[in-house]
Amino acid sequence: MSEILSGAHILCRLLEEQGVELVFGYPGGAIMPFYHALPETPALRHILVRHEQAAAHAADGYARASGRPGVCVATSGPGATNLVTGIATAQMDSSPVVAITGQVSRAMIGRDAFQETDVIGITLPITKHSVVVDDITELPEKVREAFDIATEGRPGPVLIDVPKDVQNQKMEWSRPANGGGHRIVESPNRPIADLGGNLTAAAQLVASARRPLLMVGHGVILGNAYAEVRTLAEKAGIPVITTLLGISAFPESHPLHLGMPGMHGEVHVNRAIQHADVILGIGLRFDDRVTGNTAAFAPQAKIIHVDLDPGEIGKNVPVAVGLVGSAKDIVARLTELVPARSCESWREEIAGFKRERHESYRGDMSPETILAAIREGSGPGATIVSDVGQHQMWVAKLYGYQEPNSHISSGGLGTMGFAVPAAIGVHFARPGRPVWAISGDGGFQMNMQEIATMVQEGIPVKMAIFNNGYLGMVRQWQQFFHGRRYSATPIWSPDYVKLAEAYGIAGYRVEQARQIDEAVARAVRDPGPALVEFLIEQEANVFPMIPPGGSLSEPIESAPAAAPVP
Ligand SMILES: Cc1ncc(C[n+]2csc(CCOP(=O)(O)OP(=O)(O)O)c2C)c(N)n1
Repeated sequence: MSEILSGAHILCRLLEEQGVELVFGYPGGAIMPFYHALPETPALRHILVRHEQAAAHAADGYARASGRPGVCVATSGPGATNLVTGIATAQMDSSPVVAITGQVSRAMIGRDAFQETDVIGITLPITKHSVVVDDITELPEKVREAFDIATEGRPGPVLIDVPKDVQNQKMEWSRPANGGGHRIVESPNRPIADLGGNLTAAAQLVASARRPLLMVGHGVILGNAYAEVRTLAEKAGIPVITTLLGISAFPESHPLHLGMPGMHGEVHVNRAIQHADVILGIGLRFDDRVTGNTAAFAPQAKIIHVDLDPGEIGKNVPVAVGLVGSAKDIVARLTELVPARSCESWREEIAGFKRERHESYRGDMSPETILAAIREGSGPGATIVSDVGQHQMWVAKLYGYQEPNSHISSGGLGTMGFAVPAAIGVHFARPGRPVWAISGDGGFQMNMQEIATMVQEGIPVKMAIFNNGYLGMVRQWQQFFHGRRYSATPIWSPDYVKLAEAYGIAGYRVEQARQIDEAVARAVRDPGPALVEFLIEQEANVFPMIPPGGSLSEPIESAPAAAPVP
């Protein structure tokens, strides 16, 4: 049966066809036809955010937690530009976000029309693909293609710009015979039959290694390769390192798990890298926060790199063997080829590299104590979404993730303000399961307006604020590298308990360790959103630290005496 529908109606039908159930957005002039059509598609739930940046982060959080594309919508001009940080965040972390923007009508384009912005030009470098729909007849193909591109291979954001008059154009529409083109690409497969030689070479390197390491990144989570990686690690006895975005790809209680590498990685992890003779990197990009100075990175190691994206192989570090394809398939095939062993003496050597934790806090409100309380209080099944800064490093290192994909953070772009809106998206991907957004007092104030979204839409995200009165991570750099000149890093906060009260949600301030458990328990018990502010040591630092551009072999393990201002 066919009917005559507007472009806006067809767009809604196409979203439905793609299996979209949720759209995060904010209306405005150039997207009004879409909003007019929306109520006629009851399968599409719309979540009204308070800032378009939050719509993009929420779509991203949903995508990361569900493995399905997350959708955000904004009007032209300021609505579209407000999406930009969220789109760039998704691009850097390979998250399948589909952003739909209204555009001024075609006849007005190029005339500085009201709220006209060249959003395609702006987002081309930060999307996997951006496209204008020039005519209603192009709509089905371009929307379907957008979802395919966002999800296939290495995922990433796609932007679809739809001029207002195209939304108002009409054409005949009939539901596709197969009920729609929705497909979820769970394990994107490139043909790997031609890997033969490389696979054998990789297996031989692993088999002959005396000090092998597995470095696991986001690709293992995106490619759902947890079981395969674990089987390989256990069969070959190889210790496992998880990058910031690889955290929760491997259970942290597992005896083979070492920890996080890089700038704030544990000393024994970085020393293991510097002593390794073979590193098998799976689904990571060896970014500079992981490698430090690449010239001094893993000087003894031959690197085998498994990645879905051929552009990653050899991009940041020289690679002995590159294997392009899905982590799931490649790791499974590699496991068949490597002999079983335990690497006992190498593991003992690494254990000898271990140091006592360096973090020392004045008072007993240590991040470790707070995070243990959140872990115990939330029980299994919780997802922790962190913001960016010192607390992000503590949340990464001290929580103890056991379940796949239970840690979500902005790694590549390092976007402050990510946690609160991304946690909203995570909630919709995992309804009924606890979701915490953990932020610093700086990042929280970047998107705290989204509490209103939680209240209006009944979203029971729990928010923790690690309040140190500073933009802590920048203050730490000023302390270490800028002669303690705390320029623009002390930051005032409102009374967060009163803020919670103003929004009508539960709010707690925790000043002493004995209050932690009770506040967390109350927040978890509360059926709605809840906020807990933890007043932590103001000048606590994240240790160890590799100075920017430094070698992994030279960690800073205590605050330096005041250095001269550079
Ligand atoms: C949008 C954005 N602006 C600036 C920065 C630079 N930056 C990185 S960490 C940081 C401080 C974060 O402070 P806070 O949110 O209080 O967290 P803390 O480090 O104290 O845990 C800043 C300003 C950033 N990462 N993102």
